[in-house]
Formats: sequence, structure tokens, C-alpha cells
Amino acid sequence: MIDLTSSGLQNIVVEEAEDGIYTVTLSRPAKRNALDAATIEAFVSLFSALPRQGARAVVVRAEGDHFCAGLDLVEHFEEDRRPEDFMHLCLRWHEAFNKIEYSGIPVIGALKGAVVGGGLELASAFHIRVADHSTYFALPEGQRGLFTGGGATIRVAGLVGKARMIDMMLSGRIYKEQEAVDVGLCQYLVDDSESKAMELARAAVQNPPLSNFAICSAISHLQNMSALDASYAESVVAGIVNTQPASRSRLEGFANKTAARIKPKV
Ligand code: 1HE
Repeated sequence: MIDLTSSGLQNIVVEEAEDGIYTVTLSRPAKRNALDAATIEAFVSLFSALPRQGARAVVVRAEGDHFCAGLDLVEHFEEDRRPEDFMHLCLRWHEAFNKIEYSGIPVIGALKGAVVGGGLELASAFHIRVADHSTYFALPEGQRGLFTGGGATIRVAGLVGKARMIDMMLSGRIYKEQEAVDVGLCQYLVDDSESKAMELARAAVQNPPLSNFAICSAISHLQNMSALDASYAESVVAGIVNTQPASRSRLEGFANKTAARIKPKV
């Protein structure tokens, strides 16, 4: 086990903000939280450890005005990488972001400012994205003479659809405000993304951890399968989750009419 709060993770600060709820802060604001190779390694280490160390939910936030400016373009320029070097780097990005998406614990992004390029690839691995009014989303890879390498072809295309992703990359189109919600880049648009993200984390940890494990890993895994295999695997997951001891008292509460009913607030 690593001590997450003093583990020397580069450009990332981890704190247990509340019981079981961790904040992960991108802390390279002078470089607009651009993702260099060391930061990607920090994400791999962190999300390898967090689910096994009792984290019940994670809020990813950022220092400065911008959530994340994507790939560290200066490092990439200075390293003058060979194709195989960049391929291996991309595999580490995938390792990091897969660890987030398939972590089994709710990971909620508190977004602001630029969420662009690799920053959008990072954000699209979260289970919930909360934007504020400064937040904007773009894929400027084409304009930089680059291509996505951190999962956008899978996750961003999954969020907005292939046609919108291609348009974003060809035209440099930027999405923000309600339009970003409407196309699926984020689920919430609020004045204060951090407090909303914490509120969502507090709500999520009310669920039994095994339910959240299924929600925050099985849905993604099942999406990768054929419908036939997914329906089989869903049955197996439901067999385990829906008979867990933690659900007994909740079911009893419904049966004896003490549990809250599911109705919109008036
Ligand atoms: C950076 C980066 C970066 C800022 N790599 N250093 N991503 C992009 O194409 C977005 C590039 N960044 C920007 O367009 C702007 O910096 C922002 C709109 C995000 C912010 O603008 P601003 O005016 O607040 O800051 P700035 O003056 O542009 O930058 C401040 C510093 O951050 C400056 O460093 P300094 O040492 O000169 O002070 C910048 O160099 C530095 N900085 N962004 C490195 N991205 C797996 S493939 C993924 C491919 C991609 O992600 S492509 C998209 C890359």
C-alpha cells in the first residue's frame, strides 16, 4: 500500500476530504495542468491504489483557471519522440484512464476553463463531469498537427458521437455552457463545479460499495461486449450485487414502508 497523501505523486495532490471521499487535485497550474509523462504515471499509481485503499468516491479538481490543457506539448516537442516512444506513452495514458473508468468507485470531475485535447480524454474517463460557466471543451489535436492518443476515439466519440467528434477535430469547434450538456460532454452545468461534485460524491457514497462497483465498472465492461454476452454478464453481476447483505435492510425498509419513495422534489 502506498501512502496516498505523501507518496510523491508528481503534479497531483491527494487528500481524504471527507470519510471515504478523496479529492485528487491537478496541481500544475503554471502549465495549465498539461499532462507530462510523470503526471500520467502518477495517475496510473493513484488509481491502481485508490480503489483498494478504501476510497468510496473521488472528486478530481484542478488548481488554477483551467482544468487541463492536454498533452504537454513542450515536453513532446523537446523529447522529439520516435513513433514507438509515443506509442508506449499512449499505452500509459490508456492504462491511467482505464484505471479510472473501470475503477469501480465513482470518479467525478469538477471542471473549469479549458478541458481540451488530452484534458478532455482524461475528463471523459470520469463517471460524472460537472462543468461551470468557464468550462469549454475542444479537441485541438488537428490544429497542432497531432491526433488523439489518450482514448478520445473511444470515449469522446462515445459521449458525443462520431460525427461531432470529427467536426470538433476538423473545425476546431469549441463546446461550452448548455450546448456542452446537450451534446453529452458533461452532465451538469453549475456556478460552482467543485461544490456540486462534492454533493454528488456524498450522494453516491450512500449506495453500498458493491452497487457502486458494478455501476462504475460493469456498465463500461458490458458496453464492450456483444448484446448476448453483455446480457449474460449482467445477470451474473446482478446475481451478486442484488443479493448482497447490504441490500437486505434497504429492501426491508421498502417492504415495511419506512424507506423513501422515488419521487421528484416538489
Ligand atoms: C502548456 C500547455 C500544454 C499551456 N503543454 N505547456 N493542448 C492544446 O493545444 C492547448 C494548449 N494550451 C492553450 O491553448 C492555452 O495554454 C490555454 C487556453 C489552455 C490557456 O491559455 P493561457 O493564456 O491562460 O496560458 P498560456 O500563456 O498559453 O500558457 C501558460 C503556460 O502554460 C505556458 O508556459 P510558460 O512556461 O511559457 O509560462 C504554456 O507553455 C504552458 N502550457 N498549455 C505544455 N498543453 C495523448 S495525445 C493528446 C494530444 C493533445 O492533448 S493535443 C492538445 C494540446
